Amino acid sequence: MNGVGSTNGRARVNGLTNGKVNGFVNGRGRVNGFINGKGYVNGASVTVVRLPTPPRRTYHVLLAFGLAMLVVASALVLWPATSPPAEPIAIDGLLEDWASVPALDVATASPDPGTDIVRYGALLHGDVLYLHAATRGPALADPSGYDGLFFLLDVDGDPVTGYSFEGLGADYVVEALGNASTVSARLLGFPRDSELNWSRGSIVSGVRSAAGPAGLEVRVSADDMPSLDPTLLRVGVYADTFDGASSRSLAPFTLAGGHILLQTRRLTSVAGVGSTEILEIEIRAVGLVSPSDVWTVADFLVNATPGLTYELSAESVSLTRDRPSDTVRVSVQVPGFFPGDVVSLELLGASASRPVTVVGEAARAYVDLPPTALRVDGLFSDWTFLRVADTDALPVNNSNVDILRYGSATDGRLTYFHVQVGGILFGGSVPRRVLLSTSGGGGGTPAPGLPQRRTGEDLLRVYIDANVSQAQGADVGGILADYLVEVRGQAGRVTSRLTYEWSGSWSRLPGPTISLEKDATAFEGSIDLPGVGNGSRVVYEATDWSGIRDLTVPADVAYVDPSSAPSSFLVTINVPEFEFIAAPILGTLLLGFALRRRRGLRPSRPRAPRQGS
Ligand SMILES: [Ca+2]
Ligand SMILES: [Ca+2]
Ligand SMILES: [Ca+2]
Ligand SMILES: [Ca+2]
Repeated sequence: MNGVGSTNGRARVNGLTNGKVNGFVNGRGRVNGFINGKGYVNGASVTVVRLPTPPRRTYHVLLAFGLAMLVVASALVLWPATSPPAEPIAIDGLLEDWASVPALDVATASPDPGTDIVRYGALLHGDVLYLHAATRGPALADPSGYDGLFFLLDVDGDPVTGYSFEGLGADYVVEALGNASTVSARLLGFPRDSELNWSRGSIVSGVRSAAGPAGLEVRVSADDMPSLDPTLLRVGVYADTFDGASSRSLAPFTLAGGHILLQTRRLTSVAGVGSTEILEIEIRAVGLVSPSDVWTVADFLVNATPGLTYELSAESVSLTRDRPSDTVRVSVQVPGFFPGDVVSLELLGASASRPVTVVGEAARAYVDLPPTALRVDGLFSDWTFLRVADTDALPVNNSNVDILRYGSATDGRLTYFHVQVGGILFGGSVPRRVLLSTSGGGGGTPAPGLPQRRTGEDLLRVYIDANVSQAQGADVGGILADYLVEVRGQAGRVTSRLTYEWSGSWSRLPGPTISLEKDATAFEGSIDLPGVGNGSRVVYEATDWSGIRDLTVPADVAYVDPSSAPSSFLVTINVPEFEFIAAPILGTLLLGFALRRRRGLRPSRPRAPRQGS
């Protein structure tokens, strides 16, 4: 692995170059930053002895060489006691040295191999924090532009402080940018109240980094992050091609020496008579190394529709190195509910001796059978005959804003809308974009001293032309829109919903309430807008912060019989909008540990069906 002192290009970098190296190193890894000089002594002795030199000078050369060897030998005798311990990770773009470090492997997929995160982890050694992200292909190796990889460091474990992304409050971010010939990285610091505003970040220091055929690794000095608490540190990763493709971690990495992942999967969309299995929980231990270790996962905490009776197939599971995963199924019974009602059940966490993260969706199902009318309930079978497939004249590079299906309808009272995208609905991005200088600044450079607010939310806009015979309205996508419903979100969570009315320009319409329900890829909503009815038309627009967008062709608003959609059907379901990562991560972690602590004090619970609360 080390190649130190040999004649390949990497040894040259390791041994002789005690300086900044940018660019390709032996075609395997790209390195920047200071490289220590471990290999220096090895090569020198061999080369000098072989030099064909005139006899008179040989003596002097040998004398000089002997003296040099003496110096080197004394140095070798004297230095080991005082030199710092060897670094556990070489920042060389090769990730083999990470093999023994626990790593997480839950990230969203990117169509671009170099930004498709497959594994990530961190190691604290003394006052140095090492970070790595393994990718499916060569990292930061864009042949024609730049790619970016971001380590989001929530150093106080508080999601409220720092830059807000994917449930983390990143107080620091390591930003690595690169392409086929260069890589550079730096540490950015974010004030406590940054929220979604990326522009609040400021440069703290340069960071040593190296990208290679299978990922990126960086080395950050803990001294640069005074608020770092290793017991609270949570690390997220985000990779972006800067032209639409991206990937993000779904569980924060911690230094706890292991992780418990709870990955949930919906099993059905209809809960019938008797007992119905509704949710599957795959429980995985990451980082179990000792064959004698047993990690017990218990006290599964569930948030269910009030009145719903549920039961788990096991109250606890024990994971070992030889059996690092297990599956628990949750079944429900629905006495007391009416056909067509919706019940939901969400896993919030569990107690364990390692940090617990829930990844996946909540279960949601109709009782007995789907309703015949449109309902804003987060289930979309009611749209089966009311939605159309989208066609794109040009491909939409960011799947999170690539509309796949859409529809709209009215029952004469409410206007209903529905959109499904190809990726994560309201996934959002780190709002950073670097393009080659010839093609301009991409995300724009803020004026000096005046950082503009830059957030990475995704937007979904519904333009509604209430009366197609009237020649007024905003000219959008082939209609003259009278209304605009705008929904924003990030990390799968809706952050704002607003309605506008057109009268020469868009002005806020404070009145109508927007009902909204969503899952990971789709949402539906309803709103009371005067004048919308049979003959109205709708255009949908999805955009990310950088302007990548999908605009649909106009669709007629379908008229549905109001008698099949009584207003009492519009139930509010007590499920948070944030479903892609089913629970706020910090809450889950704290809950896990809190439950763990209390377990000894409680009598064990009988294994019986429980009521949701
Ligand atoms: Ca390495
Ligand atoms: Ca924080
Ligand atoms: Ca529905
Ligand atoms: Ca599309």
